[in-house]
Amino acid sequence: MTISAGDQPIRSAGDQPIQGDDTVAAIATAAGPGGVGIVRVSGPRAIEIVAAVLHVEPPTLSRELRLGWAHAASGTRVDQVLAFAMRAPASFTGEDVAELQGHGGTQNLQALLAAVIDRGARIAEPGEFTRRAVANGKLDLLRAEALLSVIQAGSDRAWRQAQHDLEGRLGEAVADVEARALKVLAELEGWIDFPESDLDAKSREWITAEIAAVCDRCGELAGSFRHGRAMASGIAVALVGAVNVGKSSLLNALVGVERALVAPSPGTTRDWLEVQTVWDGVAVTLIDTAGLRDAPDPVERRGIELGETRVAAADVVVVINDGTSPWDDGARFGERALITRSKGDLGGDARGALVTSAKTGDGLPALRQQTLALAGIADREGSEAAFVTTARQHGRITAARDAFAAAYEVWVTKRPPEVVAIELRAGAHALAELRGVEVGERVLDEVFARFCIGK
Ligand SMILES: Nc1nc2c(ncn2[C@@H]2O[C@H](COP(=O)(O)OP(=O)(O)OP(=O)(O)O)[C@@H](O)[C@H]2O)c(=O)[nH]1
Ligand SMILES: [Mg+2]
Repeated sequence: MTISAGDQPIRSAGDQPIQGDDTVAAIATAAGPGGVGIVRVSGPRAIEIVAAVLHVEPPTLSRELRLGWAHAASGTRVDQVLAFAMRAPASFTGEDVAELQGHGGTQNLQALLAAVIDRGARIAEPGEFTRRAVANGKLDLLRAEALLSVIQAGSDRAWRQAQHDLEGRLGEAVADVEARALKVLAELEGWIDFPESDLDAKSREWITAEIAAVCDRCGELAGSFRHGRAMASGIAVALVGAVNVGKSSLLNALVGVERALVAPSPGTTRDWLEVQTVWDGVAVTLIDTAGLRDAPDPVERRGIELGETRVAAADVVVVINDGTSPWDDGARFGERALITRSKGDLGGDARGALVTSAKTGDGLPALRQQTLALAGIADREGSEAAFVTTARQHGRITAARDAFAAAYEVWVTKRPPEVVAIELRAGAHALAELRGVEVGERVLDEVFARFCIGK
């Protein structure tokens, strides 16, 4: 396998696209009624199969749309379609791809799909087209993940972040750190191979500074996960407090509709409920819970317990005090707690907590803003940076940071360069894994690029 330099993803050997040994097909558009529906086919027999469905010769299919009738294997007409073909490697998957654009609708598309399957294609696994695109070097792993995020984005900011990543923003940031680490590694490898030419003080200084910088940058990217994940997946915000403090009223005021039951009697909410909303472009799940008290009723007690499980998983816990029930400082929620004083319109001591009123709406913008800040969501200016958004990415960037920290430690304590190289290689490997690129050949390329012939 040869691997290209820079931010371009891997290409397979011999510059030939990897053709999966079978041809896969799927309905590429959403299920249900729709103006148009697409059946996509990819693999070595894609064009031949779609040509057979259309009763035409394969060479007649090209990137130009062609109008025709799709036929079932039995020969009966299924639907009038537009069809086109993209020949490998110039396609999304890097394989031969052909598409049938028919009328939308579940039955129609199932019939078109059957026409393709009956001629020898296999139904694609989830994500298989993208997986083939990655295998063929059309997309790196980060962009494949971003593609998924674009499709799944539940808020404006999640979508914009995913589009940035699809353009390769995170990939570029990671490739940049990786290249710096490989440069240091190349310098060390040279020294290991030719120990008689000792490193001068300047090179040593440069190596120290570079390892530290690379480690810091990985730490920064690892730290961006909180924001990145919150943006990509949204945040869960739980409203908790004693009975009757105004949790349900606050939820209703925050979403602007009467979603939860409100009543002057304590114990109105017996079962937690969730409402989806969007704050400043971020998807927010608001959770109303049963008011806390020593409830004699087992149903109410169970309601409180179930709420606690949900609260345990929330990103932010808004602790509500109305000034009459015993003050709840929310200490059990640690850094997730946002302490508030409700029913601000009635006055009274707020003990420095954020004052809100479901009745007048006072304090609600501040509550939204402080909640987002507590969830680690940066303001809009900060959102142009590269962010780590998935647990896989976070795992790899953390592994890289730890390896570079170890490299720094062994380097400054003057251990043998071989030991430093092992850690650097581990860090670079974690970054390469993060991008979905293997590192072995690239290290060698870097090493030899820095040598002159004969040395
Ligand atoms: N004046 C005033 N009254 C409020 C405010 N918020 C809630 N209330 C009143 O407080 C009472 C309890 O409100 P709820 O929203 O049901 O309180 P809760 O915390 O959900 O109560 P439980 O579900 O029983 O735990 C109701 O009579 C509300 O009208 C507010 O901002 N100002
Ligand atoms: Mg309630």
